[in-house]
Amino acid sequence: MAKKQISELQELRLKFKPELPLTLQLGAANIKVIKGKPTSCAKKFEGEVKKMFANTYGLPEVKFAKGKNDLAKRKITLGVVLSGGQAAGGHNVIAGLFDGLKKANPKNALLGFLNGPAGIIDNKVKVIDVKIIDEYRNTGGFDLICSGRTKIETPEQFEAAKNTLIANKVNALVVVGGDDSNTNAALIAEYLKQQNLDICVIGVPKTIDGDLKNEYIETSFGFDTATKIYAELAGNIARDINSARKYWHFIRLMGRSASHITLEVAFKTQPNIVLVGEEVLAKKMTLAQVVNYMTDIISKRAAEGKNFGLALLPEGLIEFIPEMKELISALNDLLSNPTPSFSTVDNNPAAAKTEDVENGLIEKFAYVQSQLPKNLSDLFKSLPENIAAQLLLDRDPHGNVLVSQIETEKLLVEMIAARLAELKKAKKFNGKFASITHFFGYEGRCGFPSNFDANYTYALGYNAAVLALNNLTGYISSVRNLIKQPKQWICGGIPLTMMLNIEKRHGSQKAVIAKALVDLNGKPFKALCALRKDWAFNDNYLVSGPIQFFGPASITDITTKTLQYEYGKGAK
Ligand code: FBP
Repeated sequence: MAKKQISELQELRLKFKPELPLTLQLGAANIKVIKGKPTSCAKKFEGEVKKMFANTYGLPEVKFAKGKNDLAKRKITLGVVLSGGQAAGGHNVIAGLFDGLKKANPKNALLGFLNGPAGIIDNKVKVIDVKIIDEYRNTGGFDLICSGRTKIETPEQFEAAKNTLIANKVNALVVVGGDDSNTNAALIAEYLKQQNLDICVIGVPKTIDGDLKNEYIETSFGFDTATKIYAELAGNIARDINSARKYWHFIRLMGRSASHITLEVAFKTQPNIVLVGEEVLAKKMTLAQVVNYMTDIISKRAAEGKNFGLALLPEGLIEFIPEMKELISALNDLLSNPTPSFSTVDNNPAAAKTEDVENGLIEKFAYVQSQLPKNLSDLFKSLPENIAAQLLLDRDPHGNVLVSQIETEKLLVEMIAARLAELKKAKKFNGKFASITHFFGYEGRCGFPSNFDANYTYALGYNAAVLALNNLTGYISSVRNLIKQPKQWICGGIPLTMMLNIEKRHGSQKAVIAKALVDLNGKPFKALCALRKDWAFNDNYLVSGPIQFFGPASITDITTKTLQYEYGKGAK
């Protein structure tokens, strides 16, 4: 068989040696575990969470320090699964796990479950050895074991997962995922304890969206790389805008439930318009008000002869507009209940071509309209047909609407153009409006991890191995102090149950890790508020260029502007 070809950059990145925090450099056999006081979740949820997690609630926070540790020398088999959307650095989590395990005991084994949690249910396993891992160090993507969005939730799935873990003699399972997947990790940890099985479960915080964060998780991995990639593209577009001076570019950025990505890319590019979903929700803005806000900036710029500009909006904006949120939630309920079969409806209405598919869609539209309350039915009817169809696509296994498929930027452009036409008629707008829309999503998830993400993910994996070797279950791998150099990062474990809230999901009360939205009282958002007026009219676009892997640390190792603001540093 011909040798697999890799790029020149990949050759070099394979040789990159992530820098470990000083504590982890000692190796698990020389790290002792220091347990803190028992922990609790938010007071108002405590009763419920305690009941649901009778075996794992209240665990202590753990920290690591130098000290002999014989328990960590025992031989174990660890299984790892990548869950949910891709994020740069997943392979380095696995590399960190591998190196952490092997340093503690060369006989330790690492297994990868294939295609996400479905691989645990279906017992699809790959042994990860040194030859394999060395081909994936510091590379993007999840292709070593692939990912998936299956959720382990039914009693049968829990039973099947248990059987797989037993069959493979797994002592520890590491779930690399976002808020939903880490919630699932907490449930599996509790289930295995209930079953009197000595198999520990540990989570690792992943998601480019950046919405799995709290006091103990400063950022999820992949956010740094994704925002750098999007900022490169958006910055290049900004320069094109400023050169051609004839188009408005509207860029929708991934981040389905929170606007962290949009905020970070805004700091990195300084666009004319930035929409933050959380602000739209707090101000209870209607779709028309969002359009008016944008139209106002566009027409004021036109009055200065500037018929061009850059607008950034979050992927999940549509769900933040209260009336749309209400509509989507009603559709979620409607579509999660048995509906008449619309077998002729393809799940990609954008590609609807044949008469059958079109007829099926018409039937589905009619059915949905007849079931919705009048106000929502009217709103649904008022939407352009392609957007209405996108709102009806199948939900993901966690019940989330696929916002990545909803072209909100096109909806806004259509509405802005209509509003400007009205203003023109009323002689209140005398400019031109030529627009180009973009969606930056999938292109940011699998790039080579930035040095920050390469170091962070390697540390998260290594740290998770130390937790597993100490037989600690129900924890998330926590690496903090990220504004400093990796050597100074602080490592340990945070009980997953501590992060649980009770929320209503699809009609029933569930324990979930709450999504961390942009905090409107937080320093990053306040910084945006102070800057955006200037950005709107003064065209101070920033062009950050591609991720730098080699060269001065001032450009290769910088953390996100969000983290810099959060640490009160201001952003450079
Ligand atoms: P995770 O939360 O699983 O990390 O995924 C986030 C994300 O990248 C979103 O920003 C996006 O809406 C979604 O995945 C797309 O999902 P899919 O990969 O299933 O199309």
